[in-house]
Amino acid sequence: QQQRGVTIWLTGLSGSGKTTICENVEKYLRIEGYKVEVIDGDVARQNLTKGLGFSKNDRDENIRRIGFVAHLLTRNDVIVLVSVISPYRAIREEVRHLIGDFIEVYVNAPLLVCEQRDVKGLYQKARDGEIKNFTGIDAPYESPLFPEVECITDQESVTESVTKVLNKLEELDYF
Ligand code: GGZ
Repeated sequence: QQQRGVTIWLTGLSGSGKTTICENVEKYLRIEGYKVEVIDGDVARQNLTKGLGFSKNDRDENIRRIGFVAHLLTRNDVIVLVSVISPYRAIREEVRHLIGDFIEVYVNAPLLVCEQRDVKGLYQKARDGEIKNFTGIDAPYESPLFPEVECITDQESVTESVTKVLNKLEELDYF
């Protein structure tokens, strides 16, 4: 049976665990022989969406461009893993409709936990006012209302989160 394309869209705060879940789902799908691409916001911002900042307009533009590339890949039967904060509900809905084959994964960890992890020291900088418009500090995060999958990363293991994503793929017949 031929592989069907789908975009798995991971949304959540900085430090919530999007990249970790993404890397592990990717690894698993590759072992199984699937064609997979990963688009990480942090990486896209160095090329595809270089020059964009963190105002609402710039974030929406970031998501629109990434969503467009995900759309092209998805219609060519690739499994696309997108890992971006994507804090605004409306633009997430826009890309969902563009792509069609779309699984929204809410990577949910309390702000307090993300802040304690502070892998890159960005929350501290945001608290100190060195970074403006930081999601969760002085910029909003609109959580998904009906995500296909929710991973509560301060309560479950990486393996549990990854399993949830893979189970949903299976349930929807992509895998
Ligand atoms: C949020 C910021 C900011 C601000 C820099 N707000 O966790 P990271 O570090 O490695 O990934 C984050 C990344 C956010 O890019 P996205 O493309 O995912 O954002 S969005 O979907 O909202 O367009 C974070 C870092 O960039 N970063 N400044 N002000 N995250």
